[in-house]
Amino acid sequence: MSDDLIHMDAPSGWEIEGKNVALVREFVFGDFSEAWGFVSRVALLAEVMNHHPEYTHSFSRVKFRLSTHDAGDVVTGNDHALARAINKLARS
Ligand code: H2B
Repeated sequence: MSDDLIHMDAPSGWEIEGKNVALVREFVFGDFSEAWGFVSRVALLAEVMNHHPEYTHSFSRVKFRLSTHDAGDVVTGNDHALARAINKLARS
């Protein structure tokens, strides 16, 4: 994991907010509990990676926002790594 500021294309499905301030992506699930289950799995992943997403959850929709607070709220390698790991979880 790296908290170096990086300027590279966002992982697939993610968008870059502002000037490299955050990576954002919304996932839509079948219902509330499916969405909640996914958020729980991302939470476990975030603990293992020691990098934690912000998120909003509205019924079947979950929006993640990834930014590195320790680097002054900018996108770093840690955010790209977490975004790719969340994508992998979503495919599994
Ligand atoms: N998550 C995010 N998104 N940004 C951080 O800067 C960060 C984190 N820092 N998780 C980690 C934890 C830091 O607080 C601990 C002490 O390593």
